[in-house]
Amino acid sequence: MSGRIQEAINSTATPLEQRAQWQALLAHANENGARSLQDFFDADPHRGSRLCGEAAGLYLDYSKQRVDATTVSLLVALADACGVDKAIAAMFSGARINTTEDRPALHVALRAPLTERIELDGHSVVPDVHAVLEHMANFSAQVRDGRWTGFSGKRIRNIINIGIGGSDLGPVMAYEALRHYSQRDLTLRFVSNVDPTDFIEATRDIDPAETLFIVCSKTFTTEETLTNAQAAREWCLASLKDPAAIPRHFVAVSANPEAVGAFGIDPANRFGFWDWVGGRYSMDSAIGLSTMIAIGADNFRDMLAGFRAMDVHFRDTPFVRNLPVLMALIGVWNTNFLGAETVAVLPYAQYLKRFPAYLQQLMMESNGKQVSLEGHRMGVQTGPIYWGEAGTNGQHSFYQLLHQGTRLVPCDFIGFCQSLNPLDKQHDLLMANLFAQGEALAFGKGADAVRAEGSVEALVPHRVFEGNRPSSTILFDRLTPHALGALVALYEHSAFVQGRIWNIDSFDQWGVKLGKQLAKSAQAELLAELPDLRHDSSTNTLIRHYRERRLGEETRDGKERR
Ligand code: G6Q
Repeated sequence: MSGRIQEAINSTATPLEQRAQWQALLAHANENGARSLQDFFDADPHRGSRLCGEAAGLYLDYSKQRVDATTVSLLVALADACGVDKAIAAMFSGARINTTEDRPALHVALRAPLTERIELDGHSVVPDVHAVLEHMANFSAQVRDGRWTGFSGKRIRNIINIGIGGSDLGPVMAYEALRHYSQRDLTLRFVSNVDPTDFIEATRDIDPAETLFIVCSKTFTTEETLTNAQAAREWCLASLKDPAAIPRHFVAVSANPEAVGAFGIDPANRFGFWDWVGGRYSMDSAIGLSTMIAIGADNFRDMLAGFRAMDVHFRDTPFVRNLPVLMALIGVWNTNFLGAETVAVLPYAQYLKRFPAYLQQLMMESNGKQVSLEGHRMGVQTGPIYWGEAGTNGQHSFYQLLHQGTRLVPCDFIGFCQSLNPLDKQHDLLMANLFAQGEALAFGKGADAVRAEGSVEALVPHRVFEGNRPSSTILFDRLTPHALGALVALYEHSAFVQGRIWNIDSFDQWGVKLGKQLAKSAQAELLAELPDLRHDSSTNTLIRHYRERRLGEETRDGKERR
């Protein structure tokens, strides 16, 4: 473990809840707890234009959060005490900030310009990143313009990304988000689930001769991905008949060249990345090959420029104006001092329909940790649950709970001032909904207003909206690749700052590793006829139930399968 990180760990060895800055925030929450958003706005008529900021083309309004200037300065004092500034410098310098895996978390190097020097064990990594980008650009151009053909000489029409977790959620989110910029004569699909239905449905109406598989797996050992890749191999061979076809129809994105070669993929068509890129932080690495094929290298570079613009803002801006830091601190305030357990992510953009799922992994895998860096049980809550749905669909579903439920659910609204698909005044209607929802959550509707609408008295309590429900609003001019990069980097850095404050490792994922191990042994038991199962009685009974029925009813009676 590097000396700097050890120093950072030591400097935060006092449990968080015993720190003076934490205690000061607790006292402030007790004193200020009764102040509502209405009170905050009444006290400062310019609050809406004061509690906001702009960076990398992103406008953030946090005036509808239950914070005032004192709250922000106490939160910034906490960030200072927790060494957030040192941690940011450590991340950008390539220090091994992922302490439990003894690795850097250097996703910022993926979008650094060639002029930037980031060294790892004496080796500058930025030229390596740019070499892979060139490789990707070259290959993508060949697929896009038809120079890369399938084994039979047919043009590639379908691209199927096989991967899971970080090797799927980023690529599928980015493809959906940037579909407007995609080459429309290419069909992109994403297979992740080991449920065979995923693969079967993705391939049922396409021709293997026109299909390219991108097998995305950092480790190239992930069971789901290898199983689906094997199914894809067999599907191709059943039609193309010749193993020599495989290198024309399969490429890989992986940090494991040996396993890629063993699968039969030409080493020249392996797009590399490194163990210092975490899966959930990898959509802008070669894992984004499908994105680049869809939108082209120039648009991909524009996305990287958006990431970079937010990186630079994050690295260089004082905390009181630093958008990822402010987002993170407000999240800590809501989670630890207002008792919120979740965050609803509500993009008012159909193209961002997969963004909540993407954020779920980014935020929950990063900060869903129960012990501190030193291995001590946390005395405070860590990462909240992220969830959400594109607006306005959510309004006709779970917004009821947001407005009138008993829980406090802070919301992140995301919108764009210009539509990529203008249709009469429909975009204005969409955005009117976004603004109205934030306003209604904050200010509600009191009993007098309900009565003034002529409500019968018995229904008044049912029709009252208490308000005082916090939200942030993120606006961009347009959903461009640059905007998407800036948006993702905002949340990446926000997760990191929160992790530093909670003093946890935001870059490991031991919980995911457990699942990978368990599935292996469980599968062997399902297929074996061994009578002695050594699980708990519930798991044993479930496995027996499954074994009895897995081949269908008639097989159980010794007859042929239907
Ligand atoms: C992400 C996680 C996890 C990972 C998948 C796929 O941060 O590590 O979601 O991305 O398990 O792993 P491979 O890319 O190695 O197949």
